[in-house]
Amino acid sequence: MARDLRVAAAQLGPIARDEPRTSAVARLIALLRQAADQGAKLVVFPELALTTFFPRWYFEDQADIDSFFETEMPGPETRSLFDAAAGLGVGFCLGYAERIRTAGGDRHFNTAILVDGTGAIVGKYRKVHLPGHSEPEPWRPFQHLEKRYFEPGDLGFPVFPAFGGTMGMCICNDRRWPETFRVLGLRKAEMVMLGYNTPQHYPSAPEHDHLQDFHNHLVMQAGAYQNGTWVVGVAKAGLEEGCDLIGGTCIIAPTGEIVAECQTLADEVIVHDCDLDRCREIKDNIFNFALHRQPENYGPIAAPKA
Ligand code: ING
Repeated sequence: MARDLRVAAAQLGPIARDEPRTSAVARLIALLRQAADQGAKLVVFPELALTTFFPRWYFEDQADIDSFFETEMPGPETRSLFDAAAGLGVGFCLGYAERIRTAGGDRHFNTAILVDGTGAIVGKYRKVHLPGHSEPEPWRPFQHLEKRYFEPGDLGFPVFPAFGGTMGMCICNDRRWPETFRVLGLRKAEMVMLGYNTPQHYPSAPEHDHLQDFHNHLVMQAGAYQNGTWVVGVAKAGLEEGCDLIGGTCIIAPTGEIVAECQTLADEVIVHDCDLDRCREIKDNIFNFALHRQPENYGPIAAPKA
Protein backbone atom coordinates (compact mmCIF):
# COMPACT_ATOMS: atom_id res chain seq x y z
CA MET A 1 0.00 0.00 0.00
CA ALA A 2 1.63 3.23 -1.11
CA ARG A 3 1.05 6.55 0.61
CA ASP A 4 1.98 8.67 -2.41
CA LEU A 5 2.50 12.42 -2.15
CA ARG A 6 3.37 14.10 -5.43
CA VAL A 7 5.85 16.81 -4.46
CA ALA A 8 7.47 19.56 -6.52
CA ALA A 9 10.72 21.35 -5.85
CA ALA A 10 10.47 24.85 -7.32
CA GLN A 11 13.94 26.26 -7.78
CA LEU A 12 14.37 30.01 -8.23
CA GLY A 13 17.02 31.71 -10.31
CA PRO A 14 18.45 35.00 -9.04
CA ILE A 15 16.25 37.67 -7.46
CA ALA A 16 17.66 41.13 -8.09
CA ARG A 17 18.16 43.51 -5.19
CA ASP A 18 15.62 45.95 -6.67
CA GLU A 19 13.20 43.26 -7.84
CA PRO A 20 9.79 44.08 -6.35
CA ARG A 21 8.06 41.39 -4.29
CA THR A 22 5.27 41.39 -6.84
CA SER A 23 7.77 40.14 -9.41
CA ALA A 24 9.14 37.42 -7.16
CA VAL A 25 5.61 36.38 -6.20
CA ALA A 26 4.61 36.24 -9.87
CA ARG A 27 7.52 33.88 -10.48
CA LEU A 28 6.50 31.72 -7.51
CA ILE A 29 2.92 31.53 -8.83
CA ALA A 30 4.16 30.55 -12.30
CA LEU A 31 6.25 27.76 -10.79
CA LEU A 32 3.33 26.66 -8.61
CA ARG A 33 1.06 26.46 -11.65
CA GLN A 34 3.67 24.42 -13.56
CA ALA A 35 3.86 22.05 -10.58
CA ALA A 36 0.06 21.82 -10.30
CA ASP A 37 -0.16 21.05 -14.03
CA GLN A 38 2.05 18.04 -13.30
CA GLY A 39 -0.23 16.92 -10.45
CA ALA A 40 1.87 18.12 -7.53
CA LYS A 41 0.02 18.57 -4.23
CA LEU A 42 2.91 20.25 -2.40
CA VAL A 43 5.45 22.74 -3.78
CA VAL A 44 8.68 23.56 -1.92
CA PHE A 45 10.22 27.00 -2.52
CA PRO A 46 13.71 28.22 -1.50
CA GLU A 47 14.92 30.06 1.58
CA LEU A 48 14.20 33.84 1.54
CA ALA A 49 12.21 33.34 -1.65
CA LEU A 50 10.69 36.85 -1.80
CA THR A 51 13.86 38.92 -2.06
CA THR A 52 17.47 38.83 -2.99
CA PHE A 53 19.80 37.25 -0.40
CA PHE A 54 20.33 40.56 1.44
CA PRO A 55 22.73 39.30 4.18
CA ARG A 56 25.46 39.56 1.49
CA TRP A 57 25.52 43.31 2.22
CA TYR A 58 26.19 45.42 5.33
CA PHE A 59 23.36 47.86 5.99
CA GLU A 60 23.79 50.52 8.70
CA ASP A 61 20.18 51.63 8.69
CA GLN A 62 17.67 49.23 10.27
CA ALA A 63 14.98 50.58 7.94
CA ASP A 64 17.02 49.32 4.97
CA ILE A 65 17.32 45.90 6.61
CA ASP A 66 13.62 45.82 7.53
CA SER A 67 12.68 46.52 3.90
CA PHE A 68 13.56 42.87 3.19
CA PHE A 69 11.29 41.53 5.95
CA GLU A 70 7.58 40.61 6.03
CA THR A 71 5.45 41.79 8.95
CA GLU A 72 2.35 39.96 7.72
CA MET A 73 2.02 36.52 6.14
CA PRO A 74 0.11 36.50 3.95
CA GLY A 75 0.46 40.22 3.38
CA PRO A 76 -0.72 42.50 0.59
CA GLU A 77 2.05 41.32 -1.77
CA THR A 78 1.93 37.62 -0.91
CA ARG A 79 -1.82 37.02 -0.67
CA SER A 80 -1.97 36.29 -4.39
CA LEU A 81 0.35 33.31 -3.87
CA PHE A 82 -1.90 31.92 -1.13
CA ASP A 83 -4.98 32.49 -3.27
CA ALA A 84 -3.46 30.87 -6.36
CA ALA A 85 -2.35 27.84 -4.36
CA ALA A 86 -5.68 27.42 -2.57
CA GLY A 87 -7.47 27.82 -5.88
CA LEU A 88 -5.49 24.87 -7.20
CA GLY A 89 -5.75 22.87 -3.97
CA VAL A 90 -1.96 22.84 -3.74
CA GLY A 91 0.08 23.41 -0.59
CA PHE A 92 3.51 24.98 -0.40
CA CYS A 93 6.55 25.58 1.78
CA LEU A 94 7.87 29.17 1.61
CA GLY A 95 11.01 30.71 3.03
CA TYR A 96 10.95 34.41 3.96
CA ALA A 97 12.38 36.99 6.36
CA GLU A 98 9.95 37.38 9.29
CA ARG A 99 9.73 40.52 11.44
CA ILE A 100 7.43 40.47 14.47
CA ARG A 101 6.59 43.45 16.65
CA THR A 102 6.68 42.72 20.37
CA ALA A 103 6.35 44.92 23.45
CA GLY A 104 10.09 44.50 23.86
CA GLY A 105 10.84 45.56 20.29
CA ASP A 106 11.09 43.94 16.88
CA ARG A 107 12.32 40.41 16.40
CA HIS A 108 13.78 39.11 13.14
CA PHE A 109 13.86 35.49 11.97
CA ASN A 110 14.83 33.54 8.86
CA THR A 111 11.54 31.65 8.60
CA ALA A 112 9.76 28.96 6.62
CA ILE A 113 6.04 28.16 6.68
CA LEU A 114 4.08 25.14 5.55
CA VAL A 115 0.73 26.00 3.93
CA ASP A 116 -1.88 23.33 3.17
CA GLY A 117 -4.08 23.01 0.08
CA THR A 118 -6.72 25.31 1.60
CA GLY A 119 -4.24 28.15 2.11
CA ALA A 120 -3.97 27.63 5.88
CA ILE A 121 -0.57 27.94 7.55
CA VAL A 122 -0.12 24.53 9.24
CA GLY A 123 3.51 24.84 10.28
CA LYS A 124 6.24 27.36 10.98
CA TYR A 125 10.00 26.98 11.45
CA ARG A 126 12.69 29.55 12.27
CA LYS A 127 16.26 28.89 11.20
CA VAL A 128 18.34 27.65 14.15
CA HIS A 129 21.85 27.49 12.66
CA LEU A 130 22.78 30.98 11.43
CA PRO A 131 26.06 30.93 9.48
CA GLY A 132 28.36 33.81 8.76
CA HIS A 133 29.29 36.66 11.09
CA SER A 134 27.65 39.54 12.98
CA GLU A 135 30.06 42.41 12.26
CA PRO A 136 30.97 43.54 8.72
CA GLU A 137 34.24 42.03 7.52
CA PRO A 138 35.49 44.25 4.67
CA TRP A 139 38.06 41.68 3.52
CA ARG A 140 35.27 39.50 2.18
CA PRO A 141 34.16 39.87 -1.47
CA PHE A 142 30.63 39.71 -0.06
CA GLN A 143 29.29 39.65 3.49
CA HIS A 144 27.30 36.89 5.17
CA LEU A 145 25.57 38.82 7.95
CA GLU A 146 22.83 36.38 8.94
CA LYS A 147 24.08 36.48 12.55
CA ARG A 148 23.53 40.26 12.45
CA TYR A 149 20.14 40.41 10.78
CA PHE A 150 18.42 37.35 12.31
CA GLU A 151 17.99 35.82 15.73
CA PRO A 152 18.45 32.05 16.10
CA GLY A 153 15.13 30.28 15.72
CA ASP A 154 13.07 29.87 18.91
CA LEU A 155 10.75 27.07 17.74
CA GLY A 156 13.16 24.14 17.80
CA PHE A 157 12.75 21.50 15.09
CA PRO A 158 9.01 20.74 15.08
CA VAL A 159 7.13 18.29 12.86
CA PHE A 160 3.60 18.80 11.55
CA PRO A 161 0.89 16.30 10.59
CA ALA A 162 0.01 17.36 7.03
CA PHE A 163 -0.34 16.03 3.48
CA GLY A 164 -1.00 12.56 4.87
CA GLY A 165 2.31 12.35 6.66
CA THR A 166 4.67 13.81 9.24
CA MET A 167 6.36 16.87 7.76
CA GLY A 168 9.44 18.74 8.95
CA MET A 169 11.29 21.84 7.81
CA CYS A 170 14.74 23.28 8.16
CA ILE A 171 16.61 26.07 6.35
CA CYS A 172 19.90 26.13 4.47
CA ASN A 173 22.80 25.89 6.94
CA ASP A 174 20.61 23.70 9.20
CA ARG A 175 21.05 20.88 6.64
CA ARG A 176 24.77 20.70 7.37
CA TRP A 177 24.17 19.83 11.02
CA PRO A 178 23.26 16.16 11.65
CA GLU A 179 21.44 17.23 14.82
CA THR A 180 18.82 18.94 12.66
CA PHE A 181 17.85 15.76 10.83
CA ARG A 182 18.20 13.53 13.90
CA VAL A 183 15.81 15.62 16.01
CA LEU A 184 13.32 15.63 13.13
CA GLY A 185 13.95 11.90 12.68
CA LEU A 186 13.34 11.21 16.36
CA ARG A 187 10.06 13.08 15.89
CA LYS A 188 9.23 10.67 13.05
CA ALA A 189 9.60 13.08 10.13
CA GLU A 190 8.78 11.42 6.81
CA MET A 191 9.65 14.44 4.67
CA VAL A 192 12.05 17.29 5.46
CA MET A 193 11.65 20.35 3.25
CA LEU A 194 14.34 22.98 3.07
CA GLY A 195 15.45 25.90 0.93
CA TYR A 196 18.94 27.31 0.56
CA ASN A 197 20.99 30.23 -0.77
CA THR A 198 24.51 28.79 -0.97
CA PRO A 199 27.36 30.78 -2.54
CA GLN A 200 29.88 28.79 -4.55
CA HIS A 201 32.64 30.84 -2.95
CA TYR A 202 33.28 30.40 0.77
CA PRO A 203 35.67 33.25 1.57
CA SER A 204 37.32 31.74 4.66
CA ALA A 205 37.97 28.40 2.93
CA PRO A 206 38.20 29.03 -0.85
CA GLU A 207 39.95 25.70 -1.29
CA HIS A 208 36.52 24.14 -0.70
CA ASP A 209 34.70 26.15 -3.37
CA HIS A 210 34.82 23.25 -5.84
CA LEU A 211 33.20 21.01 -3.20
CA GLN A 212 30.02 23.06 -2.60
CA ASP A 213 27.78 20.94 -4.80
CA PHE A 214 29.23 17.73 -3.33
CA HIS A 215 28.74 18.97 0.25
CA ASN A 216 25.23 20.13 -0.56
CA HIS A 217 24.09 16.67 -1.66
CA LEU A 218 26.30 14.84 0.88
CA VAL A 219 24.55 16.38 3.89
CA MET A 220 21.01 16.07 2.53
CA GLN A 221 21.50 12.47 1.35
CA ALA A 222 23.01 11.56 4.72
CA GLY A 223 20.16 13.26 6.57
CA ALA A 224 17.62 11.36 4.51
CA TYR A 225 19.25 7.94 4.89
CA GLN A 226 20.24 8.20 8.57
CA ASN A 227 16.69 9.14 9.55
CA GLY A 228 14.61 7.31 6.93
CA THR A 229 13.01 10.46 5.58
CA TRP A 230 12.37 12.05 2.20
CA VAL A 231 14.33 15.29 1.76
CA VAL A 232 13.41 18.08 -0.64
CA GLY A 233 16.21 20.64 -1.01
CA VAL A 234 15.46 23.74 -3.09
CA ALA A 235 17.97 26.35 -4.24
CA LYS A 236 17.80 30.00 -4.97
CA ALA A 237 20.45 29.60 -7.70
CA GLY A 238 22.51 31.44 -10.28
CA LEU A 239 24.47 34.66 -10.43
CA GLU A 240 22.57 36.89 -7.98
CA GLU A 241 23.94 40.45 -7.59
CA GLY A 242 27.44 39.33 -8.50
CA CYS A 243 27.41 36.26 -6.25
CA ASP A 244 27.32 32.75 -7.74
CA LEU A 245 24.78 30.63 -5.88
CA ILE A 246 24.83 26.85 -6.37
CA GLY A 247 21.87 24.93 -7.74
CA GLY A 248 21.55 21.22 -7.07
CA THR A 249 17.85 21.34 -6.19
CA CYS A 250 16.77 17.75 -5.64
CA ILE A 251 14.33 15.27 -4.15
CA ILE A 252 15.95 12.52 -2.10
CA ALA A 253 14.38 9.20 -1.07
CA PRO A 254 14.70 7.76 2.47
CA THR A 255 17.41 5.47 1.07
CA GLY A 256 19.53 8.55 0.34
CA GLU A 257 19.08 8.22 -3.43
CA ILE A 258 18.52 11.40 -5.44
CA VAL A 259 15.34 10.64 -7.42
CA ALA A 260 14.97 14.01 -9.18
CA GLU A 261 17.33 16.94 -9.73
CA CYS A 262 17.14 20.33 -11.43
CA GLN A 263 19.36 20.77 -14.48
CA THR A 264 19.59 24.58 -14.58
CA LEU A 265 20.40 27.54 -12.36
CA ALA A 266 17.11 29.26 -13.24
CA ASP A 267 13.45 29.00 -12.26
CA GLU A 268 12.77 25.28 -12.69
CA VAL A 269 10.26 22.73 -11.40
CA ILE A 270 10.94 19.05 -10.72
CA VAL A 271 8.25 16.64 -9.51
CA HIS A 272 8.30 13.20 -7.92
CA ASP A 273 5.77 10.76 -6.45
CA CYS A 274 7.07 10.31 -2.91
CA ASP A 275 5.70 7.15 -1.26
CA LEU A 276 5.83 8.14 2.40
CA ASP A 277 5.50 4.48 3.36
CA ARG A 278 8.99 3.90 1.94
CA CYS A 279 10.35 5.56 5.11
CA ARG A 280 9.57 2.29 6.89
CA GLU A 281 12.27 0.46 4.88
CA ILE A 282 14.82 2.47 6.87
CA LYS A 283 12.96 3.35 10.08
CA ASP A 284 12.03 -0.32 10.74
CA ASN A 285 15.46 -1.72 9.92
CA ILE A 286 18.88 -0.16 9.73
CA PHE A 287 17.81 2.98 11.63
CA ASN A 288 15.23 1.45 13.91
CA PHE A 289 15.84 3.96 16.72
CA ALA A 290 14.04 1.92 19.41
CA LEU A 291 16.12 -1.17 18.63
CA HIS A 292 19.52 0.26 17.89
CA ARG A 293 20.12 3.71 19.42
CA GLN A 294 22.31 3.94 22.51
CA PRO A 295 21.56 7.45 23.84
CA GLU A 296 23.35 6.81 27.13
CA ASN A 297 26.51 7.22 25.06
CA TYR A 298 25.45 10.39 23.25
CA GLY A 299 25.68 12.91 26.08
CA PRO A 300 28.17 15.37 24.52
CA ILE A 301 25.87 15.96 21.53
CA ALA A 302 23.35 17.86 23.62
CA ALA A 303 25.72 19.23 26.28
CA PRO A 304 25.78 23.06 26.51
CA LYS A 305 28.62 24.81 24.64
CA ALA A 306 31.75 25.22 26.84
N1 ING B 1 24.15 29.68 3.28
C1 ING B 1 25.22 28.79 3.28
C2 ING B 1 24.88 27.34 3.63
O1 ING B 1 25.02 26.89 4.76
C3 ING B 1 27.53 28.39 3.62
C4 ING B 1 26.38 29.24 4.08
C5 ING B 1 27.95 28.47 2.30
C6 ING B 1 28.09 27.50 4.47
C7 ING B 1 28.99 27.63 1.84
C8 ING B 1 29.12 26.66 4.06
C9 ING B 1 29.56 26.72 2.74
O2 ING B 1 24.54 26.65 2.70
C10 ING B 1 23.14 29.86 4.17
N2 ING B 1 22.22 30.80 3.84
O3 ING B 1 23.04 29.23 5.20
